[in-house]
Amino acid sequence: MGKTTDSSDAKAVGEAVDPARLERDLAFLATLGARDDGGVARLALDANDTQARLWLAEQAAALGANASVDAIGNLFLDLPGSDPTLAPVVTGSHLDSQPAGGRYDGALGVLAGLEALRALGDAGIQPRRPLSLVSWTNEEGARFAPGTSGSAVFCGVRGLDETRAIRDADGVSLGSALDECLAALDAAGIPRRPLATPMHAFVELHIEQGPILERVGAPAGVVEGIQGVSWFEVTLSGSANHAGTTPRAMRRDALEGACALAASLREAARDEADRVRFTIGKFVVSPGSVNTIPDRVTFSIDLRHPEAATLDALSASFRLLAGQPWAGCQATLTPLSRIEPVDFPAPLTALLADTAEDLALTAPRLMSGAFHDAIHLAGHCPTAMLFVPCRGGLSHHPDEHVDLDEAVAGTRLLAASLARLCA
Ligand code: HGY
Ligand code: MN
Ligand code: MN
Repeated sequence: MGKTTDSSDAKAVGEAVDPARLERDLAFLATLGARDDGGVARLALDANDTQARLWLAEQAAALGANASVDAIGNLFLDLPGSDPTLAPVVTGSHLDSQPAGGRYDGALGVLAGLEALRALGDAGIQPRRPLSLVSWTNEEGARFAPGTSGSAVFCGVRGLDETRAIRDADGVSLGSALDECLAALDAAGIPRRPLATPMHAFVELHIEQGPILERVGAPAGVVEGIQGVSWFEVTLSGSANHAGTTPRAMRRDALEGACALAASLREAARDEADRVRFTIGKFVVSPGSVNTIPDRVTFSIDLRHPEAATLDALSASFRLLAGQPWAGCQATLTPLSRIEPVDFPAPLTALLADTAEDLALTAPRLMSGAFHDAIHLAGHCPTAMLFVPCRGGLSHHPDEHVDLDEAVAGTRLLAASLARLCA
């Protein structure tokens, strides 16, 4: 992983992280899409997401960095290194949130990266390699499914045109929302950049969104990989009719079919080891009238597992189940995305673990149950992640919370690790 700077430089960069600056940025970013319950609703490419990007781009000047944006809206802040011919070290995460999200999911990774860039300057270290911060477009997939659009298109895993064609629940295309966002960035003078630019390494800091680090009392964790994920859309088509006059034998009730199929899919996914993650998060009934028998129900499936073979086997059993009649209705199972599990390279996770030791930080190794943009970057360059604990492991919820001292500890570890990678 390249020449490492002596650990005193890395430590100095870690120490230069400013808790008050990080706290101020977290508080400000949480105002963009603030909910009354303390959470955040900053959906991909909505006005708040665009505001957040414009704010991030404005931070470049003070850093001596250059802001640029690519064709899928990924925003980069590039800090030059003493040897501009070298591929950059990159850190970053996402600014979009869930509809009832927390203020740390994604945002902490972007702001910790921003703080790391500042800390390098404050510590008087000029990195040999360029160092970049990136905010990826539409990681969550809550508005435009599937998620991780920005990093998937950047890495060539998905096409730009197919991604631009995705529509949200109101029929708005990702492409039209993206063009509005890009127009605002163009108007702010942010230049364009190509996709798939070379990277020496990518390190993403993120909240764990699970209970492990809090349980063991560790302020940070070194992530060794991410489990695989498959998203599906299931549609049941029946016949609408009058709720009061239609005898059971004449009904093709799409809701009755959907409930029966959903229960069978959940049963098929049940495993004694409790490693399969099966979630139905969206369930849309139409026409949605109290006194009309539903003729169409669409629901989502989010399926996760660390092993690709298990994802394959469960997907096959889902297809079989969907092929059966359900309350006389026709069911279709449409795959929306499949992302393979990834393991991060040992030399990079070792560097992160060594740096944690240098900073006298306990940082156990763990896998990620949540997906992140790093899952695609792992195919583009050596990639790894750092986690910080979140209270009760709660995430994708307005009460998501990270103690400032743990956010700062993780940021110091990120900054010191990046300093070593840039040396
Ligand atoms: O769903 C996920 O795993 C990520 O938090 N978007
Ligand atoms: Mn996230
Ligand atoms: Mn998330």
